[in-house]
Amino acid sequence: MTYEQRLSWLKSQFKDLITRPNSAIEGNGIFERYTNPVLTGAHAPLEWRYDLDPARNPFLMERFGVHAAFNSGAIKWNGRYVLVVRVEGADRKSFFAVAESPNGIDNFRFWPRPVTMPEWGEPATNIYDMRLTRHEDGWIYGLFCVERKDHDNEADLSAATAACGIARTKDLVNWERLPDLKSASQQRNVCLHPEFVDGRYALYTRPQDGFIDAGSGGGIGWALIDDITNAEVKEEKIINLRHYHTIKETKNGEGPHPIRTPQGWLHLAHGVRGCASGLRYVLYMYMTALDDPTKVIAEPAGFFMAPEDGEYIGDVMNVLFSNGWIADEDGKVFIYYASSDTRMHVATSSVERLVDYCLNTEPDEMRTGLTVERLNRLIDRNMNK
Ligand code: BGC
Ligand code: BMA
Repeated sequence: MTYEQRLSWLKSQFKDLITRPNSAIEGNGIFERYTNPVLTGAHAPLEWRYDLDPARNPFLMERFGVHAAFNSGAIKWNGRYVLVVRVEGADRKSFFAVAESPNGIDNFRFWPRPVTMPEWGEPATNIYDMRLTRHEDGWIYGLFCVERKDHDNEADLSAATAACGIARTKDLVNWERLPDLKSASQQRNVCLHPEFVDGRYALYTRPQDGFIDAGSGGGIGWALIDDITNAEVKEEKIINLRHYHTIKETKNGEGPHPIRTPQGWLHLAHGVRGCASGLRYVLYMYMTALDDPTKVIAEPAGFFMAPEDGEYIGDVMNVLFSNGWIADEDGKVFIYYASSDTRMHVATSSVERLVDYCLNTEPDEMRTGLTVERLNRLIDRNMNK
């Protein structure tokens, strides 16, 4: 192909991809999946990937590989469905970029430039997995993982540290970087609660022993913060525990901030277990009390969503991860989840359905005999139908 032929081929492929309509697939009644992912590396604008000057790039070859678009924060913004996406280059560095859609299910487009996140402290090697919170203080906060080389362990090239980066914005373009969260342990998966609690900021945390190992960390924590511009975890209480032989035996972490409902706070989280093929990441839900967000009032047994079909395949296999959802005023919920650290998908449900799922799906009673009893109770009720 000539340069001109390649350019028009690239443009038409790109247009087909970003305007591709999506449709819901009927499923288990709790949520609907969709036929296509909403974002992939190939959704990155051509201007990001190619040098479009025929003199400098006569073969019109890619000059900047965009490998993946995943683990996105989400927010309704000026009537549009907006994601702050973890975009990963071929160089394994991830950065944030904003993409928006008019309807939340297709036609997602990236804004012209990625986010330039100001540095704080030692410049990060990598940043990822932003949780967005429109806080009642008037700011939009983005909390994300900041990864740096572990200098106490220089010889081990994979030794790293994870801390929670904090930034805030009014327009999703200009970000004010605040000091990283001070915490006795490493932190990934920290998320800001949208309301003040006793006049203080509240964080969902995930204390961990090392970079990968949640170890004795126990589970999802809760910490009250006096000053968000100098945030420090002084006391941390574990509110959602891990358990032996469950979907969250190895690790768990809060997803996006919970949704306020009349029946309680609705939470979406991820759970991890180890198996012969590595770590398996699934999504699960739980609810906490409105008058005490540290008190779990419901937690359905097992996973809410696990990888299916093509979702298993990708850079890090067997992973579903979510750090973004949007609840519309009419109660419709758009759950943005990534598969296998590669691409973004949407699933839709409603606040009413998700609350029903949480309150009326029985909990895990931690052993097989009780699972069979639970199944028999359901079969008994269906016998006379
Ligand atoms: C990766 C993350 C991953 C973490 C722990 C990081 O280097 O970028 O995606 O969650 O390691 O495995
Ligand atoms: C984690 C997360 C995600 C990622 C997952 C699987 O620890 O923080 O960034 O999706 O690992 O690689």
